[in-house]
This record gives sequence, structure tokens and C-alpha cells, in this order.
Amino acid sequence: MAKLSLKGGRKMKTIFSGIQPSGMITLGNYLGALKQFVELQNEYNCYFCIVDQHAITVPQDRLELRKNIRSLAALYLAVGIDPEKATLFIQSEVPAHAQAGWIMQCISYIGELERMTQFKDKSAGKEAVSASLLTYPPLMAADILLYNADLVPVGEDQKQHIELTRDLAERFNKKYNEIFTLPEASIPKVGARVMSLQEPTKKMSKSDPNKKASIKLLDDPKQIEKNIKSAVTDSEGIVKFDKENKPGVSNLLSIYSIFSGKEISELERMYDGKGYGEFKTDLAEVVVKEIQPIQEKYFHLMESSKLDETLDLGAEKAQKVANKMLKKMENAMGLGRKRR
Ligand code: ATP
Ligand code: LTN
Repeated sequence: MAKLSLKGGRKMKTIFSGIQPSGMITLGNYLGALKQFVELQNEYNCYFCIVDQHAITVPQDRLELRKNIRSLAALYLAVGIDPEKATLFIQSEVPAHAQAGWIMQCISYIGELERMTQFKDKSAGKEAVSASLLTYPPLMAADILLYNADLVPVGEDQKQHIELTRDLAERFNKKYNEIFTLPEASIPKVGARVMSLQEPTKKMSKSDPNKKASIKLLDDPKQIEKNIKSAVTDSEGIVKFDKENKPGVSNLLSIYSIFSGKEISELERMYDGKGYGEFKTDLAEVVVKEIQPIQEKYFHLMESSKLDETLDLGAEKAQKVANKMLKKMENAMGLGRKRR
């Protein structure tokens, strides 16, 4: 079915975003990225990608990776991504990404790639650092630019990569031909940086080996309750938002605020004089209440044929758009023979 990209006579703006199948989705990924996607799909022409080629910038187990790809696809659908509205696909099934990624590498400078915080964090203290960890951002730029995306919904940690994408797009436009739209990051006001439950000054990450540090979207209610109860707080016993001095409690308050729809100040009032025990029990309850129906849908989807059908169709739709832009890029640079 052709996608109608007109809304009220105006051309609908385009969104692109991706998540790595590098482990089970955490509450951080859900609040920083996935939850926004569901709201945005009604207003924008959306492309949501399972970026498996980004995941292999660090070693992955072959069978685990395959499992994580399917699982992430099912989660996209389970949280409410509607394949009638948005295009959902796997990066490695659309070869234009790697091809355009190479072109973007050719216009990137090593210096600017070495300045990326994610590269510094992921390579710190490692003896063998893959070249792809450094060239990760040009591939990400290719992902976004292939679809002429106007907006890229991501968590705070990806802002620097979007800024680099804009620089690369501008550089290409000036040097070769004005073909790229300059994208903007869309970062949620609350939940853009959910912190680790064990080290609340570090972001919650799906590849953190410490099981108690995160809440995974498929954790069972008991596990969720256990992890929230053992979340690091402080000895003050006052439920108050103070990121500097009370990072643990502030993190839990932010999570609670998004799940309950209540302002942080309202939550502070509710738990005035009550200590952390009750606060944590109630928080676990609101988290479980929202996540449980997602889990039910997830298990159902994993058993149905809808998942593969959606991904097949998604790859087909994405290929059409991406191949067109790739040709434009190659023509602009003089690669191969001129084609239309
Ligand atoms: P990894 O641990 O493998 O690096 P990750 O958990 O950081 O993975 P990504 O796949 O890199 O997750 O990110 C997917 C999306 O989730 C991105 O938009 C990212 O900004 C967002 N995100 C990741 N972690 C958090 C977090 N702690 N809080 C809010 N958003 C987050
Ligand atoms: N780098 C991102 C994942 C990612 C992405 C993208 C996000 C790859 N390509 C394009 C938005 C748009 C991450 O690590 N979270």
C-alpha cells in the first residue's frame, strides 16, 4: 500500500530513529525513545529501524543477536508502533545504509569522530577497539539522511551524533549538491536520561552486565519490584528532587512522574514524611501496570506470523526510498556511471 504522506494538504514531515538489538530493551530505551515513537507516528511519516549493523561495532554472539533482532521488532509493535502508519525494518536488510555509510565516512574527519563521547566511553580502557566504533556516527548519519528525516527522536546521549549528522549533511550539500535535509534531534523533556539504578550518575544501559542496574521491559513483576526496592538512594529518607545531591531519588522521581503522569512536585508532596519504602513500592506498581500489557502483546507477537510479514514489507518500503537517495549521493560525487 502506498504511504500517504500528506496531512491536511501539507507534506508530512519525516522521522527516522533506530535502536540497537544489543540486548533487552530497558526502561531507559522505553522512556527516552520508544514511548515517543508511538505518539509521533500519528503526525509524521516515520521510519523505525533495528540497527543491527550498529550493534556489531562491539562483539555480539550470533544466536543472541538473531534473537535480539526479532525480540526488538516484537517490542516495537507491542508498545504500539502500527505498521500501517510507520515503516519498521532491519538495517542490514536495506543495503543502501552500509553503502551510504561508506560515503559519509569519506567526508568525515578522524578528529571529529574521536571527539564523540560515545566513542570515548566505549573505547576507554579497551585494548582492541574496532575501527567501526570510531566510524559508527557516519553510518548513523547515513541512516538518517537516506530518508531526508526532519526529526530524530532520541535520548539525550545521542544529541552529539545528531549534531555531527547535521555537520556532515551541510558539508556534503556545500561540496557536492544540495540533496540532504538537515535533521533535528527531538529529546523528551523528562526521561531523556534515565540513570542506572545502582550507579545513578551513569546512564541506564541495556548492555550493562549488572542485572540490578536496570529494568528490562520483559522483566517479570517480581524482578521489577526487586530492582526498584534495591535501587541506590541515600540515607536522608526524604523524597525530594535534587539531581546533584540526591541522584538516586531524583532518577526514581523522574521515572515515577512519566509513568504516573504526575508532576514531580506533586509526588514530592504525596510522599512528604513517608520515607523510601512506600515510595518504591508504589513506583514498582505503576511501572508494572504499564509494562504488563506490553509483555502480553509481545509474547503473542513472537508466536505470530505478523512479525516477519511486517519486517518484509518494511524492508521493501525502506529500500525504495533509500535507494533513490543513494543514487543521488553517488551521482553528486561522480561514483559509477550516471543513473537516474
Ligand atoms: P547499549 O548499552 O548497547 O549502548 P543503549 O541502552 O544505550 O545500548 P541504544 O540502542 O544505544 O541503547 O539506544 C536506543 C535509544 O534509547 C536511543 O534513542 C537512546 O538515546 C535511548 N536511550 C538509551 N539509554 C537511555 C537512557 N538511559 N535514558 C533515556 N534514553 C536512553
Ligand atoms: N546511535 C544510536 C542508534 C542509532 C540511531 C540511528 C538513532 C543508529 N542509527 C539513527 C537515531 C537515528 C544509539 O546508540 N542509540
